[in-house]
Parts: sequence; C-alpha cells; structure tokens
Amino acid sequence: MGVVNVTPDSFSDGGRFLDPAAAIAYGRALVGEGADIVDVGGESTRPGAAPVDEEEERRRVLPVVEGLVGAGALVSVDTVKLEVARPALDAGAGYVNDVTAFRAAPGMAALVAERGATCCLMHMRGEPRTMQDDPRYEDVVSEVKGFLEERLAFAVAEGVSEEKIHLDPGIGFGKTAAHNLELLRRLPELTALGRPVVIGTSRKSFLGRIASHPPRAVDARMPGTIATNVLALAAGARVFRVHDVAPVRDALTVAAALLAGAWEDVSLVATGDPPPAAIWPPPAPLSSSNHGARRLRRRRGA
Ligand code: HH2
Repeated sequence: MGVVNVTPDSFSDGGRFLDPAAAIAYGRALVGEGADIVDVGGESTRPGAAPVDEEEERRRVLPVVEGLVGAGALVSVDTVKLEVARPALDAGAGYVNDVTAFRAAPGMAALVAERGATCCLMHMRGEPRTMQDDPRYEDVVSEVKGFLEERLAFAVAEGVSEEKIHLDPGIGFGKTAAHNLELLRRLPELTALGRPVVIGTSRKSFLGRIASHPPRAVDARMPGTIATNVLALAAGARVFRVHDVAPVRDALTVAAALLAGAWEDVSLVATGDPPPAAIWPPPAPLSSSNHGARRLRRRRGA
C-alpha cells in the first residue's frame, strides 16, 4: 500500500502533493513501483495535527482519487469522515482506511457494507492532537487485540463482509517506541484474529530514535522501515503501508522468497517456460477485485 498525502502538514511528505496533478502523477509512479493499493489522505494524523474541515478534505482528496482510478491499483481513501468516504467511493475508490476503526463516524461501517468496499480498522489511543502524551497500557498487545476484536465484530454486525476487513495495530498512534516494538514482536497474536494485518511503520519517528542518537531525520529512516516490514511479513502481516514502495517491495519479495524457500525467476516468465514448481504463494486476495492475485498472474504471464 503506497501513501499519497494531499496535505500541507503530513510528517514525512507534507506539502509535496497539494497540487492534484502532482499527487496523481506521484500515485501513478507508486503503482509503477508495485503498489497494489494507493492510499490517498487529505488530513494528517501525525501527533499534534490540527483537524481539517470536511469540505477542505473533499477538495484535496476527490480529484486525486478520480485521477488514480484505473491506474492499475485499488484506490484507498484514508479518512474518518463519512462525507469524504462516500464521494470517494462514488468516484471509484474501493478501500476505506479509517484510523478510528469506525468510531468517529459509526455510519461508515454501513456505507462500507453497502458498497462492498474493503476496509482497514486501526487501533488508536486517544486522538492525534494528544495521543502521544504519555500513553500507558497494562499489556499493549492484549489491549490492542481486544480492541480490534471488538471493532471487527462491530463491522460484521453492521453488515461488512468479514473477508473485506483488514486490521492494523496502529503503530505510533498513542504508543511509545517500546509499545511499537512489543506490538511488532508479538504480531502473531494479532494475525491469530484471522484477518490480514496491515502494518504502518514507514518513516515513523520511533525508527529514527532507535537507530541513532540524535535521532535519524525523516528521510533517513528507510533501513528501519525495511527492517520492520520484513520482520512483520515473517510474523504474518500481509499489507505494508509505505511511502517508499520500490525498495520495500523488493525487500518483501526477497524476504518472501527466502521464507518460502523458493523464488519466481522472472526470466522464466519472460520466456514462457513454466514457472518453478515451488513458488511463493501469493498472500490472500487484498480486495474485492482480487487485484493482488491478478497482478501476480499477470507477472507470471497467465
Ligand atoms: N499511519 C499514518 C496514517 N494513516 N493508516 C493506517 N491504516 N496505518 C498507519 O500506520 C497509518 C495510517 C501516518 O502516516 P502518514 O500518512 O505518512 O502521515 P500523516 O498522518 O502525517 O499524513
């Protein structure tokens, strides 16, 4: 999942893609780098971020969603607002990434159900403005797991098909570096919920603080991003929300080949020879349109 932030204040790319044409071109480039999902957001959720009003968020997001539909990836809208998600789905988005897991707008679940969209339900403690003010948990993993279980049940009760629900522990959302590490280390407890787990560590500040003192700047956190995503794959995560699609996709593909004990030789695909018997099985389909599996079949020449 590649990230396109159409905001002036996102922590890593704020202000770069406020112009819709630049955001669309960037989103298309991420698809070219191998993103199966492009996540378009118009409101920053970084710690301390100010809320954006609905009309402004629509103005930022909708032209970009429209411009990315048909680009070869599933378009996701990263919003907590019903009246941003609805027109984005009207415009052809097929995924709703709601960092409040349908708590900000309870009607969001019914909308997602009605449209047959895929969704991501994420854990967040508190709200972006204050979430990093001394977050505390008895046991962060069981609390996040209990929350995701409850939100999954809520979404299903509202009519969302269970197959369309992804779960996300919300790395950095009301969590210290130690909490983030604990969640990543004990990820199998979350994948045990039976739904694809989404991981969003990309460029986040805890990576910079762990790697170095003084901390690494935002554009120097790629090694930490790759390390955490590769280990999350090994622990069972299936969707990786990142800003730098090409290097992370390469790292994940090599790691997946290593984990499966096999790799897909693209030269064999190009010559039309049958692929090797043991091929890394693709992860479960990511969307109603089965986009990930389709892309893999295309790469194999099927
Ligand atoms: N992280 C961010 C935003 N949305 N959604 C999910 N599901 N998981 C995440 O970890 C996640 C998310 C924060 O990153 P970014 O979009 O780059 O920054 P900002 O919120 O400042 O726009």
